[in-house]
Amino acid sequence: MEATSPALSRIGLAGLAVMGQNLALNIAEKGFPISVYNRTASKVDETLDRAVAEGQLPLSGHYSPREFVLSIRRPRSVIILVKAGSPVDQTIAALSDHMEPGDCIIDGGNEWYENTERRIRQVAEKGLLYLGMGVSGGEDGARHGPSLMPGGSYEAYLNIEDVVKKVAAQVEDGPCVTYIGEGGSGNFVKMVHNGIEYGDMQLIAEAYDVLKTAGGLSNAELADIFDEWNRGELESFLVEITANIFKVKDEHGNGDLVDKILDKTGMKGTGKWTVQQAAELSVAAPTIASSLDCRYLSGLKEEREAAAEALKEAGMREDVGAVRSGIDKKRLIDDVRQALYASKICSYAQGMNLLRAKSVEKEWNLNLGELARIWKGGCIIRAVFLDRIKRAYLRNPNLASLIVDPEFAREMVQRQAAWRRVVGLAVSNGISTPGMCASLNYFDTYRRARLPANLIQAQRDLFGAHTYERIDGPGSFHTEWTKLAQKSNSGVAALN
Ligand code: NBP
Repeated sequence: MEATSPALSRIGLAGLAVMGQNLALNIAEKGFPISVYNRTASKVDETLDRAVAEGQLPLSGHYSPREFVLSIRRPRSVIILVKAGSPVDQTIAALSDHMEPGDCIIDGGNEWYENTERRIRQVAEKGLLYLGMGVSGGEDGARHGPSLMPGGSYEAYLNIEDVVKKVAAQVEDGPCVTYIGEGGSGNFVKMVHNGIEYGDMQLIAEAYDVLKTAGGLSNAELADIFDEWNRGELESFLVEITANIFKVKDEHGNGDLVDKILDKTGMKGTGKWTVQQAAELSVAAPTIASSLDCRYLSGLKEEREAAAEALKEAGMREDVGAVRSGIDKKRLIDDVRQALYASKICSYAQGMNLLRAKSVEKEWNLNLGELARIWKGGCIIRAVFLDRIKRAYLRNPNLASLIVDPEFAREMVQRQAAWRRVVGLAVSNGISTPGMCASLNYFDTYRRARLPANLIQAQRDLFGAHTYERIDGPGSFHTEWTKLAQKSNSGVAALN
């Protein structure tokens, strides 16, 4: 049952669902003989058939963990691509019995980073090395060049460096892979990548909503606009695929497919983890959080329909027609493009600051510019814009926020009038734009030298004696606010 000669393979891969099958074929196509294994045998046969059909690729199929492990050259590197959680533990248990000290397990799934850290310790007892490697790019990326985020044992990374550098997507400044750092850093970086992806998708959906609802644009017009945007500063995979989505007709009826899709967003958990981690680390990530909230609200389809009805009965009117009649479409399109770009900068600033906070906590020494570079190709958030992020961190590795990088700062200032017009139009017409609003509020909160937090401190001190600091000198102060206020009240009363 082998597609090519049975000499020992350079690497192994266990778990042949969508991602595993495609990554295995990619590795084989780059000239690295690979052994594959899957719990259910039929997927091994499927992969072997594809290896033959896709060019007699050097891939050998195995039906038992032992036979699989022994078919790999030492020190063995075995990639696992099974469902995250206990399937990974079960696969490790099945394989590690046959592995020897110095061999390495590489989990390529969307795993919670602490599970990776636990497994690093667990397999170390047998002398095995471990990597948690984020893989992004979906099916197509896995087959033709993903973005890879390996973290864990550096020695293990060196064992597979030649393979991953060839298998990853290639951009002008190198392959989209780098050693991320120790422990579960590879999984953590992939998790934040997914959180940023949530934000990007939400912001694009809001741009669509404003253009469609307030601007009255048709799907054909939207396709043209997204195509045009994809030739400028917004050039990215998500903008490109969005243009294509607007072009697809419904095969089962009249009209466009996008209009027939139920407005309920699914999710698998990495966005939630990102928001939880942001809260744990006291990092504000409102754009990413609002995109998660929107997914939750989208799930309440029946409740939303009932709410629409209840509020209509209570007198709610939607005057979208009136908005449209007074709108300058050309200007709206240009404003939305600028609002989308500026909102995106804020969202990435949040994701990058979350990564930095975790890096400090865990001493991972993450290189934020290098992370932006390996996201330039292969992955779902790939975009021309990431090169600018890379350069911002090259200019200043200790940049407090992307917002204060001189180039991004200038761009945001240039775009803020359009950004405010779009958010203002949406708010006044009841078109929800939680991502754009969150980004704009993040920007306005971060850039203001003085916030109303003084009042909150006073309230906290009044009801809880939490003390406060003063702007005109050091120290910690407490005031008897109620007593003083009463005194001043009686003073006022006496004056009257
Ligand atoms: P799935 O997440 O759908 O997992 C299916 C695979 O897990 C099959 O090979 C299945 O074997 C195996 N498996 C299960 Br389920 N339970 C098992 C167990 N107890 N022991 C051994 N094997 C078990 O596959 P996927 O969509 O290819 O994703 C793989 C990983 O990559 C996941 O962590 C996913 O989150 C991540 N990821 C996916 C994408 C994507 O676009 N799909 C993108 C990026 C990352 P069986 O055939 O015997 O049932």
